[in-house]
Amino acid sequence: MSGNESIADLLEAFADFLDAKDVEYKPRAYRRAAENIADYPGDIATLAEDGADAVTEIEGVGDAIASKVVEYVETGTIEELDELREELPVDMDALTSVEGVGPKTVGSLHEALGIETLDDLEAAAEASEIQDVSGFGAKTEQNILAGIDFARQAHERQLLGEARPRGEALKRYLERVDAVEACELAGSLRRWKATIGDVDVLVGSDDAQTVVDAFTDWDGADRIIEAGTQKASVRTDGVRIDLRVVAPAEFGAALQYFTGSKDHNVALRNRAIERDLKMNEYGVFDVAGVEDDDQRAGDRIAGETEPSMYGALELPWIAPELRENRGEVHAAAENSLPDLVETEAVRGDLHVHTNLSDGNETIEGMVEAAAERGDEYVAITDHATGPGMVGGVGVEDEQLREQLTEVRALDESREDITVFAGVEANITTDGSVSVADELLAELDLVVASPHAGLDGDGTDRLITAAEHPHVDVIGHPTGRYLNRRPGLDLDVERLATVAAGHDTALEVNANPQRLDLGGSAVKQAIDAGATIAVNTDAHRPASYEYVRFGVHTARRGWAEAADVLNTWPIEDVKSFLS
Ligand code: DGT
Ligand code: CA
Ligand code: CA
Ligand code: ZN
Repeated sequence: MSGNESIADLLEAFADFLDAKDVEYKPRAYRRAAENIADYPGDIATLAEDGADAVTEIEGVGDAIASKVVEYVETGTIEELDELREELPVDMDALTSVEGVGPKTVGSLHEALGIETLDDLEAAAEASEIQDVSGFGAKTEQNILAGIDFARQAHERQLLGEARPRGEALKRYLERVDAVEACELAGSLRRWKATIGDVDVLVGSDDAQTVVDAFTDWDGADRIIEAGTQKASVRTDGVRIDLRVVAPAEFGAALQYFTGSKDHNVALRNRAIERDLKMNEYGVFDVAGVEDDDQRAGDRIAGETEPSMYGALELPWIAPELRENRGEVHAAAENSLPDLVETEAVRGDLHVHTNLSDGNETIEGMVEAAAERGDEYVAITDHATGPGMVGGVGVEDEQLREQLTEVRALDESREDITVFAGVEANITTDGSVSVADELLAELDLVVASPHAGLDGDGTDRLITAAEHPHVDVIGHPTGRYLNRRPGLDLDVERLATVAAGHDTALEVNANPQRLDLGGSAVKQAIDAGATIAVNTDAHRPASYEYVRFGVHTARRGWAEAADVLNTWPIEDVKSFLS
């Protein structure tokens, strides 16, 4: 974790404890400061050496917070936070990992029932004690129980959006070690799965011991779990990282093997057997007439590179995202693998928020940041208020009209990027859309998303929305939050068929907390003829970076550029929208 992120996390924790104590306003200021510190390009610790005044140069950081940052950098703790934690000795992270339980709830439940841990919370819910606390009811109690189950199940897996940057940092570090000849991330991380059990990293080297030593010396490693001569494991921020070092001549074979998935490898191994070949983590071997059952016995016909492994089985190389045994081996054999969409093919984002709703940047700021990325178009889609929205972040129709005028003027003034005026409307439980039709008709683009009532089957509800003449994109269709709530059940094929018929795109929301639709749903949607939109749902400029997580999720669903609306030239996008 970078220094800035540690400080941001600490300020977030501060805000949580203040919220739990029901302090007004202050928590918001701490959260805002935390966000800006996390986004700050320089090193805050260095800045803090010049004193609190220097730190207040960061937007949203006032004197009080700045002096806490300096205190942390100088002493390693913040005394006031320690005191808050002593006053309220709760496992805040574990408790708030339960969907529907925020810091305020933690505060109330601690006061009423003395709940400190997840186990306490579960016991209280099972004993029906929570429903008697003022402000809670039987329904909330049921939700808490369901949320605990889900949080427990999900607990061990880390989000791709957290694991991937860490894996990439490790890869950059290892590539600077002289003894390292080749280095790749493997496992589910290389397949861009939405959640990661552990991080697998593979190195090709003739000097394994040096590589293992460099790995265990890595600054990012919190704790060494084990270290041998060819492999080692460390733990960092709750995730395990497994390193394996192999001889360069076997690097491709090991990479293929440790990328998985297990099911994909089984399918390949069977194909090898059909050809009197043996495939394993050391290579592909011709074993005709070979009795020896040593793993490396026989003539090695492939192993140094990954394409050679597939080539030995008379297959083209298969992209890691496809390796889930969902027909990719068959498609490869038929030479009909998809030509997968690339992140660079995305021309613009069609789902972006500003500070008119819950974003933290102006329209101009979001548009400027999109233009700086080289995007050709961007759609401003702030939350509409009205039925189906949780929390008070939505904008009224009148504000939206004003924004529409503003967006039109901005679009007029910019030569370099086209700005679409849009909205993110809510899909209510009956499938209606929360903004007046006349207003929707004036907008260029309407994203409609489910935000409440996110359990049970959502197919009919989303179909009604997809049929709406003004709806262009169904945003984060299931409403899932990875590790927190599973979201709506969907018959994707049925929804996608209707969506295809009405020129409504289905979103792959690229926010790493969501990745919604997920890979296998994307495949079903594309097979049914639907168009996909890969959007970041950015609430600040830095979040445009999420696009790659969305694109790779779409690739897991076999998406080609032609399947993805926002890779299309602007004229084609306009005709899809109209
Ligand atoms: P994860 O870590 O749960 O997100 O998923 P993976 O796919 O990264 O799984 P992991 O870390 O247990 O193992 C990495 C890869 O190594 C896996 O995708 C395939 C391969 N592998 C591991 N154990 C076995 C095994 O017993 N049989 C086969 N065929 N492959 C294995
Ligand atoms: Ca793994
Ligand atoms: Ca592993
Ligand atoms: Zn949104």
